[in-house]
Amino acid sequence: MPLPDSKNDTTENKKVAALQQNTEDSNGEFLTTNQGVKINDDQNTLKAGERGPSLLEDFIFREKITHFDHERIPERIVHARGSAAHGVFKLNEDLSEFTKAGFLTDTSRETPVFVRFSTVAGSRGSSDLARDVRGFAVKFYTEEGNFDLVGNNMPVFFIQDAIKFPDLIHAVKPEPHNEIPQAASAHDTFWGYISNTPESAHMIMWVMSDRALPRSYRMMEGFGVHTFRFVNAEDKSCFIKFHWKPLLGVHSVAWDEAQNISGKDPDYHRRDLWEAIENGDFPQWEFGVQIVPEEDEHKYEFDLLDPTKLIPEELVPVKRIGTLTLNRNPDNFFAETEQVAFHIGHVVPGIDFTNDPLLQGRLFSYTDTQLIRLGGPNFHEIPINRPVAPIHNNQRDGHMRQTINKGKTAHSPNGMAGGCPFQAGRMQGGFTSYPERIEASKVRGRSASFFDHFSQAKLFFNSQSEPEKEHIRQALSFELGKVALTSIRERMLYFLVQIDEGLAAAVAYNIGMHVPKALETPLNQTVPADADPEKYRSVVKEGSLDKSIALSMVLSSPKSSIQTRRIAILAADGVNEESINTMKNALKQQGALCDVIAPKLGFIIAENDNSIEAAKSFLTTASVFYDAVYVPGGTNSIATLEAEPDAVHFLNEAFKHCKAIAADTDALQVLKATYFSRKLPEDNSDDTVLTEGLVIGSDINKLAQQFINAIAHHRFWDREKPRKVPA
Ligand code: HDE
Repeated sequence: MPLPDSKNDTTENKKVAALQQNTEDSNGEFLTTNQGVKINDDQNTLKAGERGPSLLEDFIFREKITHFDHERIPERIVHARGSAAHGVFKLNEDLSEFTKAGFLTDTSRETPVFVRFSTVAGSRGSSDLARDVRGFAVKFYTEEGNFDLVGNNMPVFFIQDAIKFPDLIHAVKPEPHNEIPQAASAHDTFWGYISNTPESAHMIMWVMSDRALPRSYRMMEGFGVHTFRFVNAEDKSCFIKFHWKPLLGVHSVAWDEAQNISGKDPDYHRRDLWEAIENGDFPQWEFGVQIVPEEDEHKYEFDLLDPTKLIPEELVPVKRIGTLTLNRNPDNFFAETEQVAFHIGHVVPGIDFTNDPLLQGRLFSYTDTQLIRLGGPNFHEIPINRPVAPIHNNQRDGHMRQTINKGKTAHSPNGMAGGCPFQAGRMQGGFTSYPERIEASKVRGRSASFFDHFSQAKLFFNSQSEPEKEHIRQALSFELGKVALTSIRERMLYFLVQIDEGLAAAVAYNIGMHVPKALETPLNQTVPADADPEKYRSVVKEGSLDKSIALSMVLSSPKSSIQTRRIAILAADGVNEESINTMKNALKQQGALCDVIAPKLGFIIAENDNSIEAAKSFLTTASVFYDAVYVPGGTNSIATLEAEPDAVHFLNEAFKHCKAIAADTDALQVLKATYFSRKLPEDNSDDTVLTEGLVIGSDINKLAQQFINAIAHHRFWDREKPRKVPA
């Protein structure tokens, strides 16, 4: 990355320079103390005699151990487990009709960004593959100051009011008496809370869907969730929902696979993001906005201020306006990924808030939490948090202050400094809040327009493909099956009846219960003391849409690319090298990544006596790390694999997880050793057979093309029925 020079002083370079001011490189240097004193012996403490007691005088030991003792900072109370990357945002379409934000109006700009993905419930060391919402937080270092879009991979949230957030999080976190379970919602306190919180119905559908099990951070959508405002240069405002659309499509893994990955590689998503960027496969998203004119505020069946609702894309299409590219891994996890401090209140002129009560509460929480997490008020000076826009104000001192402010004045107004720094007028880029008119009585309450909790939950469920619906049924059966208290299960079934009777019946059957009658709609929230409960009943409205295709990953995600998909090639001594090479080349041309996997590491000897390197062995990897499997021919290789239980298990598991599988016709006997042999043709005919993503053939070029098409399809979920899979 070039350093700024007079000709090349871009915003990205300024950001890199800001970060590099604090970087350290030990290459060729002596070891020193933090005071810069060279150290002569860093392996032995100072003692009174070689076998004597250690001396308090040892300032080198004390400095080292004291620093170590203080190495940990409090982890984030939510979103503790995260991974991040640097990148750049490029605007393609000038939005000045709607906003005056510089990075959304000047198409010549490239705005540096830092993006942190996270899980929510687990602690810092937990698995990436927990069933959970994913954080999708983007810091734009714009020339007018930092803008943080602190969003999730789901467009709605569990609750409507920020005052409920601590209860929700206490309920989902490990239970307080024994700190079990880690990073999992399948326990009594979570479902006890949810069963009493009907406003969470819509979000529960998302969390029980495959959206909670992303294949990769690079294959997730992102959402700002709340409705925000844009404000243009004429001070005209409109409502906005923010979206990120991944160019690789939106894909998930199977639940069984997720649990398997959690044990075998809890860093799966972290590693995937890191490796993709190291390989130059830079992840990209299109940035989109749904724009609602101010005068349409009350046009919809739902309230735009309600964060448990989305605006269906069929009603307001997503306008795609720019591209985000992640192109650089952090140099140091702690300094950057851990210390980055996002805040929904970091906005720039042209972007403003609405009165969404969840958004309003978040405006308080983020700075407050950084104060304890990062230890004081100067966290904006940590390199990763520094804006590229200059900072001038009268804030001073505090823990770990870095800036050496010059001069005598730290107050405003002042005469001594000629009045500097000056307030910036609106025309000089000063931030002015949108002058929304408010006339109201002070109340603790919620608008009646927030009380329809089930119609969008229904819309979500009805919009899924059949396999996706089945995954939701299974997820709910798993989660509620882990709940010990039957009263909670019962309440949840009653809750599910409001969404879909078939769904409730299937879950009830799986957990050995009866579906309670939906006699009345549930209460909206814990009813305040002295209130009439009838006023707090949910309203079940029927929406104008039966389905929204955009809500289904299977139905809406593009299936044309196999870029960065991981393909396993199973081989042993005697393999046909030509088949491997032709297949590999065809896959690589499409951007896929191939690994040869053999019974042991090192080299295998092909049929033609050439050596082929085995990247992994059956011991060091597993099918869950691959999107598809290929078995090339070669008499000896086939005989070895057929007799190798790990190879057969690899194929069984890949089939169970609905992945594309290809084999040369003469490798058919390996497939015949699997449980899915009944899907194979009787004879070893030469024709390529394509059934449920299973491709077999002797014309390797034709086979490669069929395989590529199958991989692009991602998963063949229909294979799951009938569900009799021994792997
Ligand atoms: Fe957060 N959230 N949140 N949140 N949130 C935090 O801030 C909070 C909510 C989100 O990678 C905390 O620095 C409240 C919705 C992300 O560093 C904390 C409420 C959405 C991240 C906090 C919400 C989010 C956080 C914890 C309800 C999606 C990780 C550590 C009113 C739109 C950012 C921290 C990162 C982190 C509070 C609800 C997204 C405690 C009070 C809704 C992506 O301040």
